[in-house]
Amino acid sequence: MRKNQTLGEFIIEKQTEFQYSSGELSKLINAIRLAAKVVNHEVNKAGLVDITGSYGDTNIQGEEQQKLDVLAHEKFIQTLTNREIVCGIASEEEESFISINSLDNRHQNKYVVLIDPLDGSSNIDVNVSVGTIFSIYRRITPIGTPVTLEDFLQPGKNQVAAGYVVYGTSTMLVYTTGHGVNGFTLNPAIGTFYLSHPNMQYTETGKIYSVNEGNYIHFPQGVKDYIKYCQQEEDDRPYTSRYIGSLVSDFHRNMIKGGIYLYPESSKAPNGKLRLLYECNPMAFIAEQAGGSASDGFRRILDLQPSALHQRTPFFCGSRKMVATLEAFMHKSPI
Ligand code: P6P
Repeated sequence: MRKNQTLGEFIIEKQTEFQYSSGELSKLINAIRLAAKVVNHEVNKAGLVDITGSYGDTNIQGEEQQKLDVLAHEKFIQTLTNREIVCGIASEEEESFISINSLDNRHQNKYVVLIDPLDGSSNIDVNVSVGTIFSIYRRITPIGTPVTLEDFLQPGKNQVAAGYVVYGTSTMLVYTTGHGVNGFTLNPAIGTFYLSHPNMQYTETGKIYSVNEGNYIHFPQGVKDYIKYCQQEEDDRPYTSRYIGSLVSDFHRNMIKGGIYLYPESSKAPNGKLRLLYECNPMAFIAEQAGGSASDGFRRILDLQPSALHQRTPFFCGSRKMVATLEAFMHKSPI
């Protein structure tokens, strides 16, 4: 691994790390790299052409679909489908999963991909950074048969890879295949991602907490107590409050600087807002690979057994000691 290595060179060099891989996982990461460049191009010109307006349609979440949401969804689906690398795709923008029938209908591909094509899209038309989040599993039903819902409802600890693209002041692709976390920055002039952040690691503790404090009165008592703890004048506190409202951006900053991201359940959102499969599992895998942790306040996110594609979960993720302190407050006041 060397600074300024390209993502393509890095994937080839790391090929040997992918256990029993026939190169499919490398091809899959490459396909995501291509789609990320295409979406980046569209996101960067969003203000110039008429694609920032709402698409008028609403997605499975009942959220108004911004045109870029739909475009990003279509680009990733198209790129992943055309290369016969995966046997199925589930997108946060679609109600059900998509079975990719190989041309010869032999269903020989072994990976499924879950994707949030453009997370934080409500920030698009105010020029705040947004992101793509992806998660890759090996299918669990027999190769040679059509993919089933069971292949997608796997606990996050089964992931073989996960990553995100943050379309911010620069565009970065950050991912893990279970051997640490590496960040690549796009040089838009030549359309190449370069290794800019090798072996990304959380600091054991941090001084940033990220939560939408506008929902404070709706939070469980344990979360309220933790927020007050962050604000007390004691030891290394008060901490700094930083909340962009775009998970990928808040997560990325906290992983680099140290911190905790909180999206609790509330009386308004009894299971929280974030989706377990499309947002929490991939970010939890990355966090743990970077020495951090991710919890629903009581349980490790990656251990949760999903029961539905779009289920939501409370989500607390970041520097290990900060998440542990949050969990202590939750155990003291569990409701
Ligand atoms: P709120 C974006 O819609 C998102 O899913 C995350 O990217 C972000 O962290 C969160 O929701 C923001 O939610 O309720 O604070 O606006």
